[in-house]
Amino acid sequence: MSSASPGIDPAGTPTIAGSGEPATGKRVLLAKPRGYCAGVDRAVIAVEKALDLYGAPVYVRKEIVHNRHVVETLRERGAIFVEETSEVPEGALVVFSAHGVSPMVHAEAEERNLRTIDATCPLVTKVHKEVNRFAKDDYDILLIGHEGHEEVEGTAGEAPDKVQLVDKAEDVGKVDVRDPSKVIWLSQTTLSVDETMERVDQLRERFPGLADPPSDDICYATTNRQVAVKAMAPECDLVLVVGSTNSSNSKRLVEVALKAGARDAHLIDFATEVDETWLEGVVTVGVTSGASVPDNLVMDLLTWLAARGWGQVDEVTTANEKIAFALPKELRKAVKSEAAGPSES
Ligand code: 0O3
Ligand code: SF4
Repeated sequence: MSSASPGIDPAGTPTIAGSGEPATGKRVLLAKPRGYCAGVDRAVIAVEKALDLYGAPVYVRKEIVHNRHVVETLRERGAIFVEETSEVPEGALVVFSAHGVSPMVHAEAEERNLRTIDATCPLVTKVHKEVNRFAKDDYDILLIGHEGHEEVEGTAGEAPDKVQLVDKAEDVGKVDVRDPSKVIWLSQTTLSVDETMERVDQLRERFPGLADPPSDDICYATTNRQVAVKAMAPECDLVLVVGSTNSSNSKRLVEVALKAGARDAHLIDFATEVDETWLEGVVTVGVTSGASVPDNLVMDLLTWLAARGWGQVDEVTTANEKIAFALPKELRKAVKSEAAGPSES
């Protein structure tokens, strides 16, 4: 873990360089990495590009990512969020969210002649492909994930008769496999790493021949954000996680912070949701954000904290992320021809 010694400029804006605060001992530890991952960045840009290229309305099946601010901002620009493809008018354009969709949803869209842009994160698609591969080899697939979560519905939908969901510890005993030597576990991408490994150990007690996924399903971004919050949590009286209540990975950061020794931790969408009583007796505040959270919301929180005496900000860096994904293929061509300008004909 490394840390910089940032601060706040005289205008009260949090900065990563500078200092000059009175010695109250009050400080903020700011996790890095935090916020947007490559899959979220790509999905949000996909909706923005679709709006630029084709104009409003652009339909989006489910929330493009689980963040209130992102969804509201895109809604203001002309995106229409629907729960199901059946709500999209015949022939219209629909974007599938970063969490992925089952083949049934693709088929429904085709039936309704919808134009589609698939913003499923490539790392979610990777898990879909694993399900297909192991289903084809006739494995029973134990999918560790949260019941009712969109990603799990999409992933399980690749092979519904071969996949069984394992959410809570009590689900382990309910699993029924045909051949204990042909069983594999896979997972949702945004789970707690430690809790997932607990679940795997419980499953392996029942099925010693349980196979591991070919590569980690919990993605780099989920893992890195948990490592960063773990590094700072033992020093924090309070950890504030910016993220929405339906964001799995953001909620996990609160749990991970508490387990790693933070005295208190809360999930907030906006700085204005901080309850000032949380700050009573607090010296060190940890700040981080989920993978679907734009960093301006974190900056707003730092400004809010600075106004209350927490102007010193030390960034706690546990990894430097450089991953970026290409736009969904449906947009790549359109963006290229837009960049080339109008053709002369
Ligand atoms: O899956 P989760 O509820 O954490 O979703 P978010 O908050 O939109 O974050 C992005 C994660 C994702 C699209 C699937 O991995
Ligand atoms: Fe992709 Fe991971 Fe981000 Fe989900 S959290 S969108 S799997 S990079």
